[in-house]
Amino acid sequence: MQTAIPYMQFRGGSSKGVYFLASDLPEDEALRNKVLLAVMGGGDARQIDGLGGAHPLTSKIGIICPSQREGIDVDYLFVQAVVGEDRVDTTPNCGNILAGVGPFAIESGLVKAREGETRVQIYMVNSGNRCELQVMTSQGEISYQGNARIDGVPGSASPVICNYMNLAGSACGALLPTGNILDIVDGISVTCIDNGMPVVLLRAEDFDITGYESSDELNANTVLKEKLESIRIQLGPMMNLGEVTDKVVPKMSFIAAAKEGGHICTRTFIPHVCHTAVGVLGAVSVATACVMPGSVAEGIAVIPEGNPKNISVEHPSGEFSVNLEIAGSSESPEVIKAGLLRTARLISKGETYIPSSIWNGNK
Ligand code: NQM
Repeated sequence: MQTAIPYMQFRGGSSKGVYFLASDLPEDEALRNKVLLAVMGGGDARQIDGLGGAHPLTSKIGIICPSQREGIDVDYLFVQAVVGEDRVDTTPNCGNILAGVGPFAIESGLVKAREGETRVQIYMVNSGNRCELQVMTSQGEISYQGNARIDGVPGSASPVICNYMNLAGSACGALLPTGNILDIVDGISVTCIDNGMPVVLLRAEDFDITGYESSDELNANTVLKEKLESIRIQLGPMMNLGEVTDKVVPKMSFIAAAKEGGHICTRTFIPHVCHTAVGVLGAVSVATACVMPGSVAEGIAVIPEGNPKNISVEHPSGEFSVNLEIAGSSESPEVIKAGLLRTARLISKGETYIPSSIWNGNK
């Protein structure tokens, strides 16, 4: 009466997801999405009947297959199961879930572990971008334990080093999708940018908030959320994302001056709930806006000298450092590589079950 599907569950960075081999899921996309929703717990906001964690950061899925592309080991499709709604969104990437893709590829035998460190080349199907992961391995196995710490995750673990190449225009087709470094919507100046993730930067002071509030406090501010959603809906088509009412992009990132020794401080709505930290590619897009002359971050962000630039993005539970390698001039910078640190851990593996009335297992 139930269909068993092989899966693994990883914490990837500061998110948690369910990972599948593409060959274990239906080929038909509509059926695949129904199956994924059933795995996570359907449209129920508590996801009580599935593996989802009832929060956008724990309602994530990675689908992986061996790659046919030159120099690439695996293709990775990210799927966001929208909490409380019967739908998924595959528009954006997720850099946190990506940190678990290397370990998943090694655990599933798609990539052979080397002595010391294994490099996994990943093609991001959502956007057509590339990322190289360095995963610590020893005696044919992944070394999950280690001393690397990332904010938003308790304890320490072995590092997963992520190097993203040429992310500009990942979902919107251009780094500055509206064609402008500044736009004005509802009387508010914003910078729309896509360097791996479509993000709208807004100055916290323009909304009568400090930008240092807790995510719980911002989540309780319904007036603020309404203003934000009005701006987001108007910007969707301007950012080449079309109608975004049902999409999880663009993310909306309030910025304020850093106050813990970093370079910029953020509070990011993803897009209806305030992130307890910040998304990986969300942070890359914010950091990129900081180095672009004329953005809303000018005068707020402190930009370190030199190249690459290590930009520390403060967030509600600490900070996220993004190492940007920049080409071009300071008037017209081009970020060609973004390096960052994550950790990941295998939490469970086995079979997850869904009612066979949804899928009987035939591909
Ligand atoms: O921006 C949350 C997360 C993310 C996405 C979100 C992410 C990224 O923290 O690459 O990692 O913005 O929905 O996992």
